[in-house]
Amino acid sequence: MMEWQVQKAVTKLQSNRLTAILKVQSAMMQEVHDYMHEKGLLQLMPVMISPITDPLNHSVLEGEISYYGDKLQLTKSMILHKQLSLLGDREGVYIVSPNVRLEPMERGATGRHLLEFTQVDFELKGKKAADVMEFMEALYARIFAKVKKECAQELAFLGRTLKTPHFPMKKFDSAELKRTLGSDWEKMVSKTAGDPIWVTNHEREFYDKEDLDRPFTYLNYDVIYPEGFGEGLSGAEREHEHPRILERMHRNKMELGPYGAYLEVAKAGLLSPSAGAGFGVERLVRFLCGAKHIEEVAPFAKVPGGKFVF
Ligand code: ASN
Repeated sequence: MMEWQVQKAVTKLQSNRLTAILKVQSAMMQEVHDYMHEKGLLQLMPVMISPITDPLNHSVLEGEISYYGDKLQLTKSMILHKQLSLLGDREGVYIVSPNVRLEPMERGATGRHLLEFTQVDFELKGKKAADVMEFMEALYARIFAKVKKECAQELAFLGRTLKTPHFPMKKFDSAELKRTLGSDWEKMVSKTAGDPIWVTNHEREFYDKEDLDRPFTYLNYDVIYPEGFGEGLSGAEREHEHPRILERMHRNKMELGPYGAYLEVAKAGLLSPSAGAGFGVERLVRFLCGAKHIEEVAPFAKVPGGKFVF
């Protein structure tokens, strides 16, 4: 007799349900690679350990390792590396990027958090928020078309009726939503929206650009999936000028020390204006497949607060 947690893992790994979900994921990722290639983006391989990583806007447990006395962080996102990777004559980059975010155990119940997940993270030099929105909507359209065409059997097996979203997607301002719906606006709009929507203007990490014509308004955007699936993408135009970066780091009460090398590059004026985004692979697969919990779509899912066997 296997221990029950091992048995549960094996049952999932053997299931036809997981096979169907992975077929949807494979079709989706093939479309992502084709699209990025057609658009001329260069694929970077993931950075998984670095002296710096995304400070994030919410607190997580530290994912730090020590290497001969030097501290290295497990990657929470490659945002800073994306900016740095545009130093050369490159118009755009993307990464299928594994991220580790050691979320507190309460987040296990959200149905959309995993301690390790993968995001498709991309950055476009010289582009603005509107360009990224257009870029992403075209990619969503292609992914939905591909999955509906090539995975019709799998979707039927999963009991999923997948509706193609309307484009262009509607846009809302987060301050406006907060004012009208209260602090739980994200859950509410996700439950009631019939299609994915953009939500702009979030007060968060220093690297998301502030609109200097409208102080304390931010040129960033999330995609919220409908049917209660919640947030699935975040991105922004970027701060790239040293004084602006410093101002924003101070506003977020950040310790500057660890970012010394990044700040030196910014001070030398080497960072370019850019905009980009990242979308969670597992979250999009969950939405496409209509899975109740994100755990179902990751073969070796690490749900916050869970016990892990593989
Ligand atoms: N990928 C996100 C972005 O491009 C950053 C993140 O994952 N926190 O803005």
